[in-house]
Amino acid sequence: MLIKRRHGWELPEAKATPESHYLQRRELVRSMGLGMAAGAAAMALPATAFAQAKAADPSAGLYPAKRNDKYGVPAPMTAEKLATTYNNFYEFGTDKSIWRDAQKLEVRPWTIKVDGMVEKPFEIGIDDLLAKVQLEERVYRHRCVETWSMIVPWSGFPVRALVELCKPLGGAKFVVMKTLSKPSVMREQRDLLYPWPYVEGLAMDEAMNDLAFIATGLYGKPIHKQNGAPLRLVAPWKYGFKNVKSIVSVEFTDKRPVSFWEKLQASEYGFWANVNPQVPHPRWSQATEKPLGSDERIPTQLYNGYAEFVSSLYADRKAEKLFM
Ligand SMILES: Nc1nc2c(c(=O)[nH]1)N[C@H]1C(S)=C(S)[C@@H](COP(=O)(O)O)O[C@H]1N2
Ligand SMILES: [Mo]
Repeated sequence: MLIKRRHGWELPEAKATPESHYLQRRELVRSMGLGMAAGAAAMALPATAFAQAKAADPSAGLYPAKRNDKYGVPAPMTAEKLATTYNNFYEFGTDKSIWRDAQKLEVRPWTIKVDGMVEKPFEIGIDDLLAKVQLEERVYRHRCVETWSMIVPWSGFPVRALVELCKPLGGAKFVVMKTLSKPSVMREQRDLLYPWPYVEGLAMDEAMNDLAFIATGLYGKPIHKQNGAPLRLVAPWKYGFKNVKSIVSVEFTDKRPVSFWEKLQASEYGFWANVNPQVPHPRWSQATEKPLGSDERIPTQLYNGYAEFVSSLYADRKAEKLFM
């Protein structure tokens, strides 16, 4: 059957480029060094490519964000190709090569629901959220509990900024985040042996620690779908499974949540899940890790190298199972 369809780049300008992005386009034209005299004619020049990028993701113009190197700039950086083709995103399948299937995820419109112990529950669209925060880039280590690791440049904002926007009540002790439920696209969600949706949480003081980050970008662009578009948690001192992807719900509670992996196998995956080379997983050692793209294993560090920034969070929690 033949379907007559407009291609993306045939869309009329007005449709492809919402009014609010007009200003950004003007800035782009200016940054290309085109003077005001050339303005009207020049406007049409970059518009097509720009409109295409905008149509794909209206936040494209926000990246790259300015780098914040307060937490160091670990090296060597993992190749973008590797970090975006070797993924854990069980909603799309249980192997590492789900990146193609993840392209079916639609990330606009995208609404995040805020409720639980907050002054007033509300919903917010991702682009409205992006307009309320200051984006920055941070290069972080990532350590998966399976012992592979990577170093990637996330763009986004501190979890604290999100918490402050949500206005939690004084009694809130944990923030809980959930991934989208959409079995029509996230095919593995049809397998009811898993406790969907994917859920993770942080204690309030962990969430308010400046290292805790919400990533909305990666490698200077909007974050790739396979990496958890349009927003995912990044808590680099914890095992990777804490970093819940494609978040649609942020809830505040005074009860510690039971996270996805903890529900599945509490003896192997706990709530705190801080990286510690001295505490083995019940089935393997955590002493070393294999950086993506490298053949050699390197030593794993306590709190994944972030001890100076986060160890004080656990001074009064010695009785807890902090490292698994
Ligand atoms: N919703 C959801 N979030 C998830 C996962 C998942 O399967 N589903 N896997 C986690 C695990 S185990 C890791 S190591 C990281 C992987 O992130 P990456 O694919 O961007 O490297 O995502 C975490 N977040
Ligand atoms: Mo992981």
